[in-house]
Amino acid sequence: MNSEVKRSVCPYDCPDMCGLLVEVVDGQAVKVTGDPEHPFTRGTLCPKMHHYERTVHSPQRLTQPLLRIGEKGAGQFKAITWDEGIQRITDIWKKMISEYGAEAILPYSYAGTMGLVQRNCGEGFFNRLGASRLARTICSSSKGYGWATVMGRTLAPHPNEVEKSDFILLWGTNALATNIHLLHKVRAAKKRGAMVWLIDTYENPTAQIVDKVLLVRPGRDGALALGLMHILVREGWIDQPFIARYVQGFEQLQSEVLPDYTPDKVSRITGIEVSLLEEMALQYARASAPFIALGSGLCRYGNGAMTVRTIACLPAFVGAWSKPGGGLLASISSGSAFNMSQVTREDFLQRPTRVVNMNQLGYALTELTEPPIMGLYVYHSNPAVVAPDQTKIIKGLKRDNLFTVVHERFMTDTARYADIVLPATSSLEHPDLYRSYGHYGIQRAAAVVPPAGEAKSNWEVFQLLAQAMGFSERFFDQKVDDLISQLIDPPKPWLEGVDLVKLQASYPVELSLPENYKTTYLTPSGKIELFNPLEAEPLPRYFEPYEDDAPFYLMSAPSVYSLNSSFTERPDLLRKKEASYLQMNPEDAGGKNLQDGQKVIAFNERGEVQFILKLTTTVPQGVVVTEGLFSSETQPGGSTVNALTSQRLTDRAEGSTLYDVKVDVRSGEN
Ligand SMILES: Nc1nc2c(c(=O)[nH]1)N[C@H]1C(S)=C(S)[C@@H](COP(=O)(O)OP(=O)(O)OC[C@H]3O[C@@H](n4cnc5c(=O)[nH]c(N)nc54)[C@H](O)[C@@H]3O)O[C@H]1N2
Ligand SMILES: Nc1nc2c(c(=O)[nH]1)N[C@H]1C(S)=C(S)[C@@H](COP(=O)(O)OP(=O)(O)OC[C@H]3O[C@@H](n4cnc5c(=O)[nH]c(N)nc54)[C@H](O)[C@@H]3O)O[C@H]1N2
Ligand code: SF4
Ligand SMILES: [Mo]
Repeated sequence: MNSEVKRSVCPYDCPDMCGLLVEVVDGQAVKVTGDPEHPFTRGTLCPKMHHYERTVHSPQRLTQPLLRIGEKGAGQFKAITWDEGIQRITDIWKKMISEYGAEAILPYSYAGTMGLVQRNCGEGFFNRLGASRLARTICSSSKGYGWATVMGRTLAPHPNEVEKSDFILLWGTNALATNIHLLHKVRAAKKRGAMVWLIDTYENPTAQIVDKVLLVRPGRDGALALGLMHILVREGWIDQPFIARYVQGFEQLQSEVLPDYTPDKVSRITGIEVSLLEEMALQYARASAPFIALGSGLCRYGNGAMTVRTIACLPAFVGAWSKPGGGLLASISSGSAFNMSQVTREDFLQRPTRVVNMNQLGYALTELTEPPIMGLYVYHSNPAVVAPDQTKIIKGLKRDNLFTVVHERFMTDTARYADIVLPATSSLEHPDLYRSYGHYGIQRAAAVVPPAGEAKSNWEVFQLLAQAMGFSERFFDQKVDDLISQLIDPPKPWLEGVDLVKLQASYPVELSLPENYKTTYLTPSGKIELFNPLEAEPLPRYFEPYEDDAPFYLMSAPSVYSLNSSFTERPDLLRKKEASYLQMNPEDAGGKNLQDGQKVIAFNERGEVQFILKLTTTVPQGVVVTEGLFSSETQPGGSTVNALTSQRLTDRAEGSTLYDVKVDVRSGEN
C-alpha cells in the first residue's frame, strides 16, 4: 500500500478557499482534511468538503464523452471517443461559423472551479474563435460596483481585523453556511466581549450564534443605512476629524439627503421599529471598532448596487477605518496581483464581439437574433438550475436547432440537454493556482490523483478544440504549469516579497498588505467618496427594488449542505438537506389554510415550483424561504426554484436580481 498526504486547495466558489490535506492511497483519495498550517482554514473544513473524496470518486462521475441518442433533456446518451467528440463539435462549429458567423456560438461558464487557469482559460479560446462573450455577473457584480462607487479600488480589510472588533454586524450573510472560517473569528471576538448582530430578511441559521437579529424588509437595507446615518448626524455621533481628512461629500449628504430619512420614515420602509434603529445607531457609534461583514444577498435586487453603496458610507461617519478592528468587508479582490491577460487573451479578439448577459440566457436562447445563438458551450456551470427564469432556459435548451456541448463532472440538469457531454476532471485531478475572495491567501495545487476514467480538465479540452479548429498560436501548446508561471512571472508589484518557492511547493502563502492600507483610499479624489461626481446620482439615495405583484418575497438562500447546485451527487449531504422545503410564518399559513408538512406550490407569472411546507417563526410574515438549490431529479414536479426568479438586472453592473422576486403560495395536495 502506497500512502501519502498531499496538499491541495478547495476549488469551490466560497470565500474561505481552504487549504486541504489529501491522503492518497494507491491513486485514490481516501481522506480529506483541513490544513492546520493554513492561516484561515486552521485545520477545519465545512460539512460539504469533509468527505470530498466521496465527490471525487463518486460512482456518478462522468468518465467518457457522450453523444445524445434520446430526446433533448431525456438524458439518453451513448459513449463515444474523445476524437469523435472533438471532431463532431468542431465540424458543426465550422459550418455554423460559415453560415451565421462565430458570434452564433455562446460560451457559458461560471464558478465550478475558482482556479485561475481552469476557470478563465476558456476565454483565451473563445476570444480566438470570435464567439459571443458572456457577462459573468450572476453573483455579485452590483456589490462590487456599489463598493467601488464609494471606495474605488481601496483594499478590503484583512479578515483578522474582525477579531479586534467590539461590535460586529453580519449584514445579509448566512456565514454559518457560506463563510464559516470568518465566523470562527467572529466567535473569537465574541468570547472577548464583542457584540454580534445579524441583519437579514429572516432568522437564518447564523442567527443562533448572534446577540441580536434585525429583520429588514427585503431590498430595504439602503434606507436602513440612511436612517442610521441620519441618527448619527442628529446626535453628533460622528468622527469629525476623520471626515475632514478622509471623506468627500459629507456636507452634501448631510444636508441634501439625510434630513429626509427620519427614523419614522425609515421604520415604515424597512419594517424595523424606531427604537431598534435608535439602538443600532447607538451601538454602532459607541463601539470602539465597529466591523461590518457584508454579504451578497442584498445586492441581488433592482436597487442592489445603490444599497451596497449606501451601506459602504457608514464606516466613514464614525471613522471606523482608522481603528484596528473597524471597517467593512464586502469582498477581497486580489486579481490585480496576477497577469490575468496571459490566460484570458483579450488580444486574440479581432474586434469586440457581442456580449450576452449570463442572467438572460433564457432570452438569449429564445429571442436573440443577428445572429441567433446556434451553439452553446457550457463548462463549470449549471445554468438549467442556477440561472434565473428556468422555464425560458429549458425552452431554449430544447430547441432542435441548438447545438449544445456541456463539459461536466456530473450529469447535471444542463448536461441532460446536451448534444455532446464531455467528462471533466475534479480539482484533485488537475493543477491550478488559487486566490480567495475572503482572505489574502494564494495557493498552488498539483494534481494529486489520476483523472476519473477519460476525464479531461478545462484547459486540456480547449487545447483539443483549438487544434481541431486549426489555431496555430503557441498559447494553445502550453501546459497548465506554463500558464501558472505566466500569471506570476514577471511578478506584479503585489507579489514582491511573496515566498514563491513556498508557493511552488503548494504551501499557502499570503499577499502582504501595505501599511496604512485602511486609510489609503484608491479613489479619484484620494478620499472616501460619499459624493461621487461620476455617478448620475452623485449622492446615495434610497430607491425601491423591482418587486412583482404577489404577497410573499421569496428568499432562495444558501444551504449549509450544498453550494449552489454543487454537491447534489452526495447522498450523505442530500439526506441532511432532507427535502426542498418552503419555510413560512405560521400566521401566513393560517391565513391560507396551509398545514405544516404539506405539499405546496409557489408560483408567479414565470413559473410554478413544488415544495414541502415548513412552518416556522424564524421567517417573518410576508417572506418565504427555501435553502439550497436542488436538481430536477430530487424535486417533485421537475422545475426548481429558479423557475420563479427573473432575468431583470440590477441598477448598475448588470447583476442578477435573484432575491428580488415575489410569489404566491397554494396547496399542492389534490
Ligand atoms: N454552504 C454554502 N456555501 C456557499 C454557497 C452555498 O450555496 N452554500 N454559495 C457560495 C457563493 S456562490 C456565494 S456568492 C457566497 C454568498 O455568501 P454571502 O454573500 O455571505 O451571502 P449568503 O450567505 O449567501 O447570504 C445571503 C443572505 O442574504 C439574505 N438576504 C436576502 N435579501 C436580503 C436583503 O434584502 N437584506 C438583507 N439584509 N439580507 C438579505 C438572505 O436571507 C441570506 O441569509 O457563499 C458561497 N458559499
Ligand atoms: N435562486 C438562486 N439562484 C442562485 C443563487 C441563489 O442564491 N439563489 N446563487 C447564485 C450564485 S451566488 C452563483 S455564484 C451561481 C453559481 O452558479 P455555478 O457557478 O453554475 O455553480 P454550481 O451550481 O456550483 O455549478 C458548477 C458546475 O461546475 C462543475 N465543475 C466543477 N469543477 C469543474 C471543472 O473543473 N470543469 C468543468 N467543466 N466543470 C466543473 C460542477 O460539477 C457543477 O455542476 O448560482 C446563482 N444561482
Ligand atoms: S469552507 Fe468553503 S473553502 Fe472551506 S472547504 Fe468548505 S467550501 Fe471549501
Ligand atoms: Mo456566488
